[in-house]
Amino acid sequence: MNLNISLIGAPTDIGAGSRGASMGPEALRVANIVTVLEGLGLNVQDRGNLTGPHNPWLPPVDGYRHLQEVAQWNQSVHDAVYAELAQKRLPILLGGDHCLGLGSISAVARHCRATGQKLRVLWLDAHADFNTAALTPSGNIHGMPVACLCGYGPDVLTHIGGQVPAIEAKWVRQIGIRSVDEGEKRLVHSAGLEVFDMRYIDEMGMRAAMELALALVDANTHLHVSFDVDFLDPDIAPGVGTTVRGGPTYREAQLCMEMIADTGRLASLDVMELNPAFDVRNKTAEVAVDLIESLFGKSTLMRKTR
Ligand code: HAR
Ligand code: MN
Ligand code: MN
Ligand code: MN
Repeated sequence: MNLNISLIGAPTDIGAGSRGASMGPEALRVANIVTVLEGLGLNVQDRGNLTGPHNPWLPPVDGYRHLQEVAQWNQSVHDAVYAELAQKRLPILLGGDHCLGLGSISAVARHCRATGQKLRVLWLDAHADFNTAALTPSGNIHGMPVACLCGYGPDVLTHIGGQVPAIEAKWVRQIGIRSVDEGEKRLVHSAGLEVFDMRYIDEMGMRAAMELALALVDANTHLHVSFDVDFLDPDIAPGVGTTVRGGPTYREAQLCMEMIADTGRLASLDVMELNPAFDVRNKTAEVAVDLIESLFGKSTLMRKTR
């Protein structure tokens, strides 16, 4: 794995349905993300925070809230993430709401085109984030980034990164999903997204889900993880704007992260939707940092073989 890590803060809640994810980057720093990663032997550079338009908190226009502001934030995320990848570093985007997954993953896809790597995106989330202006119940663009990446969305979002669509649906694996709107569900199916929802994880286990989600990841694969903190069960992660009961336990989430670490192919990461306004004594940030530690190779294994 790449040992040179760059942290990029994106302090905004421009795409969310509640305010507060703008405080996410600082909460992750307060939870010691830098020293925890350094403790694993990684070289960590904190690039500080990006800047962008403030949140005007307006109702939707033509199905979107804050479309121009969302586009502006995503363009700066795209540029920052692409610059780190071009310098052969591993970017960690500290969100910020999940609309910014668009800027981050479009940059990763562009990097993969330039280097001839295959891309696999693991989308860890309670939500599919596959809405469009016609389907969204809220107009909140954090419910739309995967659709935009796959080409379903307004030009100002789908064109970030220079190729439309930025990614193919078949490069994506969604894990932990348990809240999808009706029209959104139909689009997920017609686009052909592979979803390991909570029912699958309940019945088959996290191990089986991750084995399939990581199948065919090879030495030429760039593995991107987009970690929406609301992936986690609210019992362990109340500090998000949109909690959904029935998510992975601490140990299930840790296994998920450990199995990703075992591939050795992790090459970029988003940590999104942490909302300190809903948190209790920064505990959700601490859980997120614990899990990131597992993702970067802290192992709980005592035996070398299973
Ligand atoms: N599906 C709902 C909507 O579009 C809720 C989306 C919530 N999304 C996030 N990120 N919190 O996953 O409004
Ligand atoms: Mn999300
Ligand atoms: Mn979510
Ligand atoms: Mn790479």
